[in-house]
Amino acid sequence: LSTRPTRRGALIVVEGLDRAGKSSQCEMLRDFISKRGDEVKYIRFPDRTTAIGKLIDSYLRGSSHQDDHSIHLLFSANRWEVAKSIEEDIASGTTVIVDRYSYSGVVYSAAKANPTLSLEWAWQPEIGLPRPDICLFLSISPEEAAKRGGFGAERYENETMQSRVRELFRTIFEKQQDVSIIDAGKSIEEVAQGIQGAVSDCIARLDATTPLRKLE
Ligand code: NYM
Ligand code: MG
Repeated sequence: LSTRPTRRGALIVVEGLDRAGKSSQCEMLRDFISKRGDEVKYIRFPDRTTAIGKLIDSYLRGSSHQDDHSIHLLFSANRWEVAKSIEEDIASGTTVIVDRYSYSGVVYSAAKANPTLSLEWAWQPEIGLPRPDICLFLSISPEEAAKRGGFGAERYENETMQSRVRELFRTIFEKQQDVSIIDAGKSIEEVAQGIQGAVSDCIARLDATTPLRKLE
């Protein structure tokens, strides 16, 4: 009987370097949104469970080799394969939290300093994907990251790559709208509070008539 449209969900992206605390913060954010009474899903990229995701996983673990451009496009394809389902969830009122997205996609690839793989080149396959309503960048200093223990064994988890990635994140987020930079060097609770404040403001601004946009 009711013709009142369901308020759509929000698309929330959490980005940052390895060891910035993204996964723990995403879990806390999921619980926070759920306690508000909203439907919520938490997904992550790469999604290593799909056929494309398995190729990515084997590359990251160092069990296989891929051309830089080729692996870049696989990471992007791994987002495209769930783009539709993200849009459907959002339309039906579910908020979707995404641990890493196109921003990780472009900075990690461009950090390889391959002469034919620029940030601009890397962004092209992302155009048309659902555009986040807010991107939370968990910013952490190299010193603080070092305190959180050594690097893992995966590809990209070394000092050279991480410092290039840090610079490139800074470059792209200077120009990007709807980015909230969070000091991830603070305590877990303080970081969570900062995230919750930014997300609550973002959700308060959304209404049923604000469509989900696309990356351009
Ligand atoms: N990564 C992640 C990329 O290089 N491109 C992408 O598009 C995405 C989503 O994968 N070091 C890199 C960043 C990480 C690595 O991610 C694995 P995680 O969140 O550590 O599982
Ligand atoms: Mg990692």
